[in-house]
Amino acid sequence: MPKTPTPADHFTFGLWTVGWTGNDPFGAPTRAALDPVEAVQKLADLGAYGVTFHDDDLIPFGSSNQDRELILKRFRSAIQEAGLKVPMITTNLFSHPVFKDGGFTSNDRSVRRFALRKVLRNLDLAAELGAETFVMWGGREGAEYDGSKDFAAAFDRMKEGVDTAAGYIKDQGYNLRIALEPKPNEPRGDIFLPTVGHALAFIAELEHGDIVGLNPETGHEQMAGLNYTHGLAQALWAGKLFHIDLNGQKSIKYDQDLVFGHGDLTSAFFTVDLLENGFPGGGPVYEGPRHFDYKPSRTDGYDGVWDSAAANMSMYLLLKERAQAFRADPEVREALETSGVYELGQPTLAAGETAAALIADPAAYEEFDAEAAAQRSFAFVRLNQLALEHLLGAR
Ligand SMILES: [Mn+2]
Repeated sequence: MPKTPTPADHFTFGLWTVGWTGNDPFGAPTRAALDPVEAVQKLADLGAYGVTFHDDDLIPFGSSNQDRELILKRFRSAIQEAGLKVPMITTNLFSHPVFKDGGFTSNDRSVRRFALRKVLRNLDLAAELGAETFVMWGGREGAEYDGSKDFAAAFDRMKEGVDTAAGYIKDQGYNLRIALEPKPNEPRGDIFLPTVGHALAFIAELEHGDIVGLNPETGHEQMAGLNYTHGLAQALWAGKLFHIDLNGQKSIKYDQDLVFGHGDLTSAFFTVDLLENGFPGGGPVYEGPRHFDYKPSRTDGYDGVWDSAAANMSMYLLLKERAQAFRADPEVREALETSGVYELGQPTLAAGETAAALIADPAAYEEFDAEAAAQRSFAFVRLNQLALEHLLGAR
């Protein structure tokens, strides 16, 4: 049976997801535009907790201050009436032609100043709406031709942009953190900070890196052939998993933005297992919103838009149920034990033991029987089969 969510499940959606009208590089929109107020009402009816948006999703680019205020007033009353939160907002630095060579890293300095100013204005809006996370996806920050960029200068400008925004957050006393969203390519031929790992390394170079973390997206990691759950795990371990974008992707190809679980279902199971159950031996847990960044298929009308929104939440809850049953199963606990999954939590050195003490321990090396240890079966196949049987509801 499908699962019906409640706001306590903390599911959130971008206005640009259900509001995507189906235009792609090869075809015109297949659906009429959606009024953001209708999106808010519909998402609340379906059991969502909140909505998120890019500035331009709500307020058309170039709107006058007066129009902007009117639109925001209407939106504020819509979310209040629907009881939805706005836990995250983000800035569109990719749609308007002015950003064709990027926002923070455009070769044109005047464009960079405009982009940064657009971000600062949006930080004020984020704080005003009570958002706690400000996502930065630099879709146009990149290049098609390697000779077209001074890469060191581009990283300097990216750092300057992010640090200026983070410094502004601190100066204003806003309760906001920045979450960088990696993506390997599309729309640029190659995008800067293409993976979780690149973004973590970049954050380590920042002046205000303490309030800068990550917003990893399922499809963006999988487009690069990477394991999304591993990416989430490393971000979580580093204390940098500030937000997540859940969707579906089938292997290395264009960014499909399918419904969560409609791509690599086994991977989605382990993603939910990590998010809901944490690491087997404890450690940091993710407590932010379960945010969906997907596109309702352009083959479908608005019936399919709302069915797919509900499907994301139902898939997550079904996987949550299966993942909880997996962890609670005594046979699984025994298999985890046999496979040494808990053993990995034990430090390799004894408390206070030094490298010199390890060298002096003959049991670790001189007397160690590598041939005998090599005979151990980790029985990972059995463990994985148990996981898949739980995933399929066969247990
Ligand atoms: Mn995507």
